[in-house]
Amino acid sequence: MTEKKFPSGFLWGGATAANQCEGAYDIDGRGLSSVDVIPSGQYRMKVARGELKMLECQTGYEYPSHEAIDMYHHCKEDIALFAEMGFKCYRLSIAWTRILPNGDDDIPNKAGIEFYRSLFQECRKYNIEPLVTIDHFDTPIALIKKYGGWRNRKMIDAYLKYCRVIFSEYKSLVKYWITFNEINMLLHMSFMGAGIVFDEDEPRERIKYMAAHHELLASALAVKLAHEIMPGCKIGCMLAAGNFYPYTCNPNDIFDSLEKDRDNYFFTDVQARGAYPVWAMKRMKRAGLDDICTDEDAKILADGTVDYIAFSYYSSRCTTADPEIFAKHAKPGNAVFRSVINPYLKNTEWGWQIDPLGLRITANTLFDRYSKPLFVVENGLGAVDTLTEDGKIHDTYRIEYLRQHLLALRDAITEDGIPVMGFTAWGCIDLVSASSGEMKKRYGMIYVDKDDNGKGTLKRIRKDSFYWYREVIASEGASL
Ligand code: BGP
Repeated sequence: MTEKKFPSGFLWGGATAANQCEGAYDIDGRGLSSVDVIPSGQYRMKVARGELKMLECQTGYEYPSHEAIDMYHHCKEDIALFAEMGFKCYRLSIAWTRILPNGDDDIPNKAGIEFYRSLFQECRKYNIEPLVTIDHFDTPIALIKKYGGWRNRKMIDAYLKYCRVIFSEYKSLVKYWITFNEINMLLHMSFMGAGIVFDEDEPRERIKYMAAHHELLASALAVKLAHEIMPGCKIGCMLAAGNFYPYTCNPNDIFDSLEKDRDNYFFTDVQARGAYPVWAMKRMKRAGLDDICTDEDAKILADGTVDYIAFSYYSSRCTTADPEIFAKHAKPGNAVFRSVINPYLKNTEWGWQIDPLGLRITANTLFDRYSKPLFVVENGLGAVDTLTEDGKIHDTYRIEYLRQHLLALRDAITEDGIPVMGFTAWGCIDLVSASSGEMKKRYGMIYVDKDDNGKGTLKRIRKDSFYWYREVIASEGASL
């Protein structure tokens, strides 16, 4: 036991995303969304990156979002389990097409509105603060067909229409909001992050930065709208964080890591400070977008700065400017962030490197840069779990991962003095993996009986980490 505690009022909890847990993809008027047409298996990454066009569900493919863990029909049971763990906060996303099936309908879908209303009421019953991601890898297919996704500026109006509906409907139930999940992901997974499919010969960088500008404008306008409709609410940005470390102290490696980190700061600098830094303007110019940010746009960005910086943290990354060293030490496989293996760190079963101190480093970097409160809205270990004969899951590896990261976060708070609003463990209940589409890559403290072939009873089972996390929350982190 230690004296060090997390601050009182700290928002302890867990996080999920609609498409990875709800299922019921075509029920009660819900429209088709980008995530519903991304299959599991060998083509998943190609589709997610926007390199392979699949805008319909096709026979012969598996689509994990269609049933997921069917939280749509298990919602009350799941929230009761979160309450049993002592959650103060539950981060979830609203499925855009449950509210506006075509993305920009004039009349919202009543069943969708009521579904989330009762979900939020259920949270409130247990004094759990909902934290809502407005767009978690979720672009309505109808808008992709109509506009080509976020490459088109018209997406901003559709997004704001959707925001206006959910802000007005839920203003008395939801105080904490996030505009886009991992907004920087659009540079890497352009279909998943922005509904973009690339044509053979088009200039990809140009399209990505154009889409980025549109999402940043939409984010800024949503912040303004949220403050108007819901005075006192808190609305943040969200990035896939984790600093790039230089592989060596060769200045070329240092500069390379600075450049790679800027892929992420490109977004948060604008959302937190309200303007593009000079280097970002240069990047856009190089991509052929010299005058994309008009004076009017600049004013929108300046008027829509966020209240806090939310981020996911799973790992740090490592990079080198030397192509030979890169080739020799590059991470194998289909990693979203291209990086080299850091020899000082261990790996998860999926090759993600485990670096608890990296969370403290990242938190310090973000706070030094923005001086705004931080919120860790995703962190956790994706691992294979084994159900014992007596129906238990002894996930000591997950407990150890979370324990080490929470200790590092506690140091960031108590030793470095960083204001951190809360911590929501990713996939607090097992759900579909975003990158691989697998069920066997489990993050939960609650096991869900479902396998990669779609088989299982969907029964929920408390893992050892469930009881451990309950104790951590009850002791405000002192039991770590
Ligand atoms: C983040 C996403 C989540 C989640 C998580 C874990 O990028 O915001 O949706 O899935 O990563 O990643 P994965 O599911 O690929 O293991």
